[in-house]
Formats: sequence, C-alpha cells, structure tokens
Amino acid sequence: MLSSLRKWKQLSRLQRSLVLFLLALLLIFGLLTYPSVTQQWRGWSDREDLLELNDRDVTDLPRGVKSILDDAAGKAPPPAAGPHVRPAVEPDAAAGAVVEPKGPNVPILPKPPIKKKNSPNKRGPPSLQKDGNTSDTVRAEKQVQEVVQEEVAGEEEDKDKKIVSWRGAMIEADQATEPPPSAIVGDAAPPPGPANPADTVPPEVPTGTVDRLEAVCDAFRHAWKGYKDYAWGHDELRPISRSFGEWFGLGLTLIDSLDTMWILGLKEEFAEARDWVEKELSFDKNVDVNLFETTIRVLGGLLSTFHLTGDRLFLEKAKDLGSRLMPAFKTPSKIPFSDVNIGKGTAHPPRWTSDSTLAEVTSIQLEFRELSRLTQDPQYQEVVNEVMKLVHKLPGKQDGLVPMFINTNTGQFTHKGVFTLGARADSYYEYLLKQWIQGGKTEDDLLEDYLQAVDGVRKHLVRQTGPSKLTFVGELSHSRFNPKMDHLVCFLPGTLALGAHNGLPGDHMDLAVQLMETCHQMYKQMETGLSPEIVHFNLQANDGNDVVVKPADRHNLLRPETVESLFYMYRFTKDTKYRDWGWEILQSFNNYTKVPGGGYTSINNVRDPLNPGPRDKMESFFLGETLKYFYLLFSDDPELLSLDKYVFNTEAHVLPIWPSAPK
Ligand code: DMJ
Repeated sequence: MLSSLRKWKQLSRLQRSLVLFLLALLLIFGLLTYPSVTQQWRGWSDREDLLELNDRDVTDLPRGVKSILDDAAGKAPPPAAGPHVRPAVEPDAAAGAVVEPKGPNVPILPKPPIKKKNSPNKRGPPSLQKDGNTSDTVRAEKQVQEVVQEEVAGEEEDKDKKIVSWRGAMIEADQATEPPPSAIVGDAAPPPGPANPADTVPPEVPTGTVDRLEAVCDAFRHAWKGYKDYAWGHDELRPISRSFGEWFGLGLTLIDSLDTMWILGLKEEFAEARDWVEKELSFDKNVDVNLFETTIRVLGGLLSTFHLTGDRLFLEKAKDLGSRLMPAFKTPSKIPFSDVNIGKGTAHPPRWTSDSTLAEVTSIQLEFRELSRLTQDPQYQEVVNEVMKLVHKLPGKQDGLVPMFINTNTGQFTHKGVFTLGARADSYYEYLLKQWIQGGKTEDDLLEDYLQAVDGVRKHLVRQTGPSKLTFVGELSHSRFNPKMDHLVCFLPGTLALGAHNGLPGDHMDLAVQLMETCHQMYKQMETGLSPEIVHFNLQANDGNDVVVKPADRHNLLRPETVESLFYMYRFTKDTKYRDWGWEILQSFNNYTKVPGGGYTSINNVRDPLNPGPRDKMESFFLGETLKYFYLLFSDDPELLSLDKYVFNTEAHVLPIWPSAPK
C-alpha cells in the first residue's frame, strides 16, 4: 500500500491525470454496460446448461426472447375441464384422413386417485439452497434466503410430522406412503391413509398402486405450482430464485405438460393451460428455435394432446407450427439445419459449423409423418422420409452404428469413427424402431437399420464390469473402447423391450433386462439415490466399485430415461421389482430435488446428500416425460395408452400406430 502511494507520488501531474481519467472512463463504461453484461451472463449460464443437457445439441445460444405473459396471479379461474376420457382420436382412424374427434364421452383411462387434501408444502433436504451461480440476481439470492428461512421456520413447526426415512433423509409422514420397514423410528405417526379407501379411490384403480399414483399426482401438482406461480407461459421454471428461464419463448413447460395433465386427470390445471394455448400461444414471432427440440416437445406435445382430447385447437396449432418449421429443410443436401426462425421463415446451422447433429435430424420423423397423415398434406412426411433415405444409404457407419454429425451441405457424416448410444446419437436408434412400428411394421429399411444397429451395439459397445458383471453400453472412438455411459443411454432397455414385444429376437429382451439392472444400479449406488449424468464403468475384476463418477459428471437434470425403460419393462414382464425401483427413484427426487414453495430442481451433485447443490432449473421434460412415465409405471391398466396402439415420441408424447402402411 505504502509503496503504491510512493509510486503514485513519483508520477508527473500529467501521468496522474491520465490514470484518473482512464479510471473514470472505466467506471462510466462499467455502469453503462452493467445490465447487458449481467444479461449475457445469464445467457451463458443458460447455454452451459443447454450444452450439458442437450447433449446432442451444438446449436445456437438460447435466444433472448424476453417477452410474454403476465403472471398467473389474478387470472380468472379456469373453465371446467373435459372429463378424463380415453383418447378422443382413435389410433386406428383411417390413414390419411383428418379425423373428426369423437366426443370425449367414453371413459376408459383410469381416473387418478382423488386427492383428499391439499398437501402442506413439502420440503427438500436442508441443503436445498443454491450455491454460487453467476447468473443469479441479488433479488434471486434474497429470495433464496427467504426460502431457506421459511423452510427452517416450517421445519420447526413440522417436527412432529416427520419420520426418518429412506437413506436417513427426513421426509414428511404424508409423503412416506411406503416407508421401508426399518425406516420408521420411535412413535412417529404412520402415513395417513384415507379413512375409507372405498370413498376416495375410483374402483378401476386397484388398491396397492393407488398410493404411488397419488404420489405422482402430488409431485406433478407441486412442480406445476412452481411453474404457475413463477414462470407461467415461459419456457422453464427456476424454482430456487422463483423466476423463469426462456429458451424459445414458446411456453415449453406448459406445452410439454399438457398430455401428462390429461393422463393424470388434472382437469383444472389442464383447462387453465388449454386456455393459455388458445389465447396466448403464437408462433408468429421473430425467434430462432431448434428444429429438433421444438418438434419433439412442442409439435409432439400438441399432436399428442389432440389425440387424447380430440380438441382441434391443438391440431390447428400443430399445423401452424409444422409449416413454420419447414424452411429448415431447404438445404443443399436436404439434411435440415438445426435452427429455424419461425417468424421470418429462415433457417441456418449453428454459427460455428454447417453440421447438424445426427440424432436431431433423425428424431423428428414420428411427428412430421403424423402431421402429414392428419392434414393429408404430404410435404411434412416427404422431407423427413428423405432424411432417413439419405442416412440409410450413407457410407461411414460401422455395423449399423452411426457417427454423431452430418453435414448440411454435403449430406455426408462428419467426425467419423466415434460411436455412442448417448448424446447426439441416442434417439436415431429409438426412432428407427418406432417409425417402423408407427407405419404398421411395413418399412423394411427401418427394420434393417435397427436390427443391424443392435448387432453393432452388441459387437462394439456392450461390455461387463469387472466386480459385479454389470452389463453396460460404452463408446467407441477410432477403435478405442471407452467404458463411459451417459444416463441418456438408459432409454435403450425400454426400446429393446419394445422391439422384442413386436416380434424382434428374444435376445434383445435379454440385453434389455441386463441393461435395466445397470441403469437401476446407477441410481442405487449413489448417496442420493439419483443417477449422475454420466458414469464410467470399472473393467478391472478385482478392484472395488462397478461405477465411477467423475466430479464434472455428478449432476442430475431430472431426466426420464430410466423411468421410461422401467415403464416398458414392467408393461412387458409384469415383474414388480421394476415398479419398486421406480418408487425408490421418485422418493429420491422428492428428497433431494423438491423445492419448497413449488417446483423441482436439477442438482449438481448426486453423491452429496447433505449438499446436492440445486441448479435452479426445472426442465420441461420432468413434467412431460419423467412424471408421465412414473404414472404409467404405477398404473395397473395395460390399456392406459396401450403399447399396441401408440408409440411414444422421444419426449413421451403419444402418437397412434397407423392401421396401414404410409403411402
Ligand atoms: C428429452 O428432451 C428427450 O427425451 C430427448 O430424447 C433426450 N433428452 C431429453 C431428456 O433427457
């Protein structure tokens, strides 16, 4: 300090004035740019999430659509919802015809368990506070403090209600519908049940699953409450800061959730959301959207909701969106660009490459094909079928395995020699099988590519761990095997089981059973009971753990893939262990990701139950997929979205299986 002062004194007057002038300039510049800098931080932070989350997504920055809707507070009460009914648009309606929806009057979906009371605010673990995220505003931090204070106060009040539960985490008695026998201590009250179950449980939902179905509905209501209170009409809830995040500005969470609400029988919530779609949802806006994400979440969500409800509002919106996505396909190779401006009708690749991600261009087919069938306008199916034809003939595959990128100018694979079933390639494999099923099992190229790929997976990517012989799917990089598996790969047991159910080789089912066990272990072996985003498996026979998690891979984004596969495995085997595994996962989500006041959050560290490190983001797929698959897993009704009548798109939206081959 003294020496600085001395140096300062040694400067000439001119030098001192110059330094002071520069400092003043810096200060003014700092003040002027402060808002835009913080906004940019926000953007970067969103983008980091996006890259991590969307995996396969090298697309553009989330666009700053800072628009839209006012807060839900003060909105008029919702109109009464339609009855909870079977899909209004029959899956076997004639191919190519626009189906006149049947009246929603033939109950077949089971009613959800009736909620007896409003649950008090549920609490996450004590450490469910946000730690250092540069994108947070001071206001947000204050709110976090308030949340924590509320929580502490609430904890005092609620002490009596608590029981010690699973893995030592404290949960509320009414949350613990099925505590493990060893978990209840002292004189804690048993979980309250309905005084007379017959009064509250619809007869078609057999006892035994009711508690679990109700727990899913509770979780959905809690997530929805956060979204409604703090993010209504926006893309994603930031539950800790009680704010929202915008990606495309299309109400992603709301649209992703529509069919889930319908299936869960949440009529009021559905009606209110429908009202928003009718009055507020507009695609006529100058915004760049990602073709894949918008197709699977928004187009898929609208088509699915149309099928379930028969409400043409959703079909009209789907048509409008579908036509606005079409410019993406105007490329030299007919491989679509990743980004489309749905207002301007222009499209482009990400800024730094002319490549598209393989999974993205090959996982939009179910939706576009269905849109053509419903509208009798072939343009949608033509563009996506063309992509499949090109990829089918393309050199650069290895025994059916495909590279992760494809160039929009040349139509050739790029970054060859790297093969994964995880990020950027995953749903290519899923959609081969599901398109084949959607089209009535008539499109042989799809089947051929799928069967070849499963053989390729077996040959190059499947291995077993040294210690417990867990079967897993690793990655291949220029002939070098890497024992790394993304959680995303956990879609595979479900897809393999679906193939076997549709007559494909029985050994696909054997592999499904083994991989399902591994995905289960990816949850079970973590201290929070939640899987990390990526695991590495141990190939050494004599050495410790099967699963190794690197510090950078310890986050959990509320992803659905394991629950999705558990649903398929239960449907096809009726082995109740799959339900029990799912039940444990739901409790872990409740214990470590549930945010007081509403919403669930992604977390940073599944290995630290005392400080899981909430990330302040609830992905739309938590409501669109994860909770829907939980509900279907726990439902006893195989006719609830029968897998012989519907295919689920990669965002868990239901589309009918066609009665005859596509033209
Ligand atoms: C979802 O958007 C879809 O399931 C997609 O196929 C993969 N990523 C997320 C969920 O993890």
